[in-house]
Amino acid sequence: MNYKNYINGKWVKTGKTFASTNPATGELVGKCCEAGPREVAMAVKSARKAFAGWRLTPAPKRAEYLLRLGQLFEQRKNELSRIVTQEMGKVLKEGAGDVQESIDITYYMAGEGRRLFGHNVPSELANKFAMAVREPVGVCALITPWNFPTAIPCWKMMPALVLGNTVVLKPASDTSVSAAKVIQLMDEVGFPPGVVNFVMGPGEKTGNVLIKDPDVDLISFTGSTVVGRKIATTATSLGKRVSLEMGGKNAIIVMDDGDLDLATDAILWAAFGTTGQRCTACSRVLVHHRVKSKLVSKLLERAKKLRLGDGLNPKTDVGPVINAGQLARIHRYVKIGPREGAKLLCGGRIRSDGDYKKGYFYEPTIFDNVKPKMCIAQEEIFGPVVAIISVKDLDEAIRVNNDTAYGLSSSIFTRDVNKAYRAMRDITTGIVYVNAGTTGAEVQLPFGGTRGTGNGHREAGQAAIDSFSEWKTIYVDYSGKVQRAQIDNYDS
Ligand code: UN1
Repeated sequence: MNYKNYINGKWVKTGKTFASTNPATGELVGKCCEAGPREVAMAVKSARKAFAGWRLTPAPKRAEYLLRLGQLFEQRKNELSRIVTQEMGKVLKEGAGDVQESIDITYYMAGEGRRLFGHNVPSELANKFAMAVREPVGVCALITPWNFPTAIPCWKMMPALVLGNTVVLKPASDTSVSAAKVIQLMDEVGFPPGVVNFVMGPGEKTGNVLIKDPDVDLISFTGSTVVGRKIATTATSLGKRVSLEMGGKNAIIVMDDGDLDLATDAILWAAFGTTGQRCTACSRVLVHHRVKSKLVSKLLERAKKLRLGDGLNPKTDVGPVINAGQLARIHRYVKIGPREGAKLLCGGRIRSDGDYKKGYFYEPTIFDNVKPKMCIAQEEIFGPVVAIISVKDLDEAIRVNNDTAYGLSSSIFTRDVNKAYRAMRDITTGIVYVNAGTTGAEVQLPFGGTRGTGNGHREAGQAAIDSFSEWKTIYVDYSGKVQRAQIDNYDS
């Protein structure tokens, strides 16, 4: 099956295609038409043209398109979930979770069509009205990663659209088919031509042309910190607005008063769910030295039982990683661990025996005796690898937690309410969990992080409304005379 670009309400074929394959089996999922500079320019132009009408479409009407899309997502959830699993590798339940997150954000933003609150505040002068309203920014270029093939495109498209922006989506090449399926549903809903556009191709080519187009006003990117910083440099020099969601090196803190069974469950899910390929995945466990050996033996016993395999097989716990490049990268990091003095407790191997040889499989891996400054404790691996670090008390745990180049998600397991509140206050990541793992953010709250994880913007919740809008402040003077503002009123 060939997947096309979507420009001005029409499916656009190109001569050059690339293959999207199943990371568990190597089978072809679909062939995708690569958008060249010409198609990218057409997509941006059609978004620019459609903006004029879309911004004037009442927000509750814009929201009705989203509402219908949410309903279509629900009807096609099973079909979409299977495609996510086939193309990205996550187990089927998580494929369904990806689609559920798309449904949730779509409905949430549809609700915003009748809110999009601004401010109205008293004026300092008589017979004068003061308010601030939200305006769309214009044409938004949305560049999305492969780990949440439907959810992240929706996180970006839905707030942008409900506010009256028009969009050009460029998904990761590895998961372009899942994104194309979302666009097919949007086509079915019947958004006005040019409001939603879709171009596929590599970041260095298609993405690069897209972000530099003079008609793009805003860029929203989720992906690696290296790429995000490059995009930000280019975008800033061109005077474009840019919001970034990048890496993480998230930790779960386990105190000596924490529930160790609960913590074990949470660590396994946060570290090995989605094969460790979530920005929010747990890649460090900071455990109080008094309970370390107990926690490690519980973790080890359970990690060894995790079944690696094709995500479509209901017995599978951990699916493949996305591609050969990621597999090699994970293994490179795992080899660095012992050289730095870390102790490999389990995993640490690429599986290529039997059926595994058709895909990209890495065993769930746990390192013990990790020190906070080691490479495997500092750099984002983005795979099923977790590092155990011993800490002596809460202060040290918080210090180590905060001391990385990233700042996305953290968690603490404790039964002591005082410790929990101190952690909530002193942890410097954008998301903090108490007695839960580092993953599972809900769409009605801000999502994002500090330091190398972001650039001050947030996705989802009301924060996304800020990311995709401009404030317009309006004063209406109905006094019938020129009233000077207080600062210009020299007599009083
Ligand atoms: C991501 O990995 O970029 O919090 C997003 C979670 C999901 C989103 C993760 N809701 O785990």
